[in-house]
Amino acid sequence: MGRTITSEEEYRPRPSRRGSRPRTKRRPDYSDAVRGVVVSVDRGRYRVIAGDDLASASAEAPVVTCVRAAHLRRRPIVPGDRVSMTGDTSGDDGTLARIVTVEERTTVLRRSSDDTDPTERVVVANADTLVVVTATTDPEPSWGFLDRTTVAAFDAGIRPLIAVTKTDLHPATEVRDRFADVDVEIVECGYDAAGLPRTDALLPHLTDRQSVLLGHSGVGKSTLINRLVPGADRATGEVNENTGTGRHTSSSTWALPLPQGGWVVDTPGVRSFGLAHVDADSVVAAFAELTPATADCPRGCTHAEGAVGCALDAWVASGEAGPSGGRRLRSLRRLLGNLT
Ligand SMILES: Nc1nc2c(ncn2[C@@H]2O[C@H](COP(=O)(O)OP(=O)(O)O)[C@@H](O)[C@H]2O)c(=O)[nH]1
Ligand SMILES: [Mg+2]
Ligand SMILES: [Zn+2]
Repeated sequence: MGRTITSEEEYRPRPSRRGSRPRTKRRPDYSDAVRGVVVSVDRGRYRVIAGDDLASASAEAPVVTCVRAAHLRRRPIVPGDRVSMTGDTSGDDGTLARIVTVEERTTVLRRSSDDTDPTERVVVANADTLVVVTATTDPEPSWGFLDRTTVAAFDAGIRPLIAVTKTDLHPATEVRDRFADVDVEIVECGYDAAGLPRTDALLPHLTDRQSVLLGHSGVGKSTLINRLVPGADRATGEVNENTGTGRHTSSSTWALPLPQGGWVVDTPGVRSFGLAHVDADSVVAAFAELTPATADCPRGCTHAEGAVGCALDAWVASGEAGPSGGRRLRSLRRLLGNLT
C-alpha cells in the first residue's frame, strides 16, 4: 500500500488571492506536449526519453534534454517521473525542450539526510522494486544500511530485495542468516567462472518492473547494470563518488530500459539513508495481515517489541494473522526497531 505524498513534495500552485488576477487569463494548452520518462537529472537539466514508459521506448528513442517550466520550479523532478514536454523534442545536439507537466507518482522512494535532519531527498519516482545491493566483502556489508533501506522500501510501498555480489570471493551465508527473520528475498549475483556477474536469479525480479539499485560505492551496482543492459556503459571501478570526477555518467542517477521489459535505475553510492521521514504505521501497512489489529492499539502505539498495550501480540496469538503471523511480526518489529 503506498503512502500518500506529502505536501512539500507535490507541486501546489500558489493560492491565488481573490481578484488579484484577471479571470480571463488563459491556461496554457499542453495538448501537443510529448510524454516521456525522466532518466537523469543534473544541475537543472533533465534527460527524458520520449514514450509512455521506458519499457516501450525503442533503443533509438531520442534522449531529450529539458529544463522545467517556471510554474514547476518548486517541484522536485526525479528519475522515474513521467512528464510531458514542449519545444524541440528531437533530442538533437544543442536542442532544449521544456517539461510542462509531471504526472502523479505511484511511489516515491525518499531518504532523509540523517535521522535527526528530516530534510528529504526523493531518490526515484514510480519504482515498484528496491534492489539493495551488498557485497559479501570489499566492502563489507553495512547491516544498518541494509535494514534502513528495507524499512524505507516498506514505508514507500516498494518491494525490497537484496542482491548479494562478490559471492565468488566470500559466501552469502552471513547475509542470509541476518535476514532469515525478515520477509525480503535474497538473490546471489557474484561473478561466474567467466568473471561476469550472474543475473539469472535477479532477472525474473526485474522483468517488467521498475527497479532501483541502491548500495554503497563499490558493491557492484554498475557492474550489474552493464550486464543487464547491454550498451549501458556505466562506469565501474575507481570512481570518486564525492567529487563526481572519474568517468562520465558515474556520479548521477540514471534509469535504463531493460531488454526483457521494465527499467532499472543505477544510483551513485549512497552512504547514509536517514529514516526521519518514515512513520511506523506506513511500515505496518506493508504487513497487510497484521494491519487490522492495530485498530485496537493505544493511540500513538509504536508497535515495537514490548510496547504497552500493543494489540499485535494478541492478534498473532489468536491465529487470525495466519500461520506465519509470528514470523511476520518478528520481521516487522525488527524493521520498526530502526525507527527509534
Ligand atoms: N570479484 C567480484 N568483483 C566484483 C563483483 N561485482 C563487482 N565487482 C568489482 O567491484 C568493483 C566495483 O564495482 P562497481 O560496479 O563500480 O560498483 P558500484 O560503485 O556499486 O557501481 C569493480 O572493480 C568491479 O569489477 C563480483 O560479483 N565479484
Ligand atoms: Mg556505480
Ligand atoms: Zn501496536
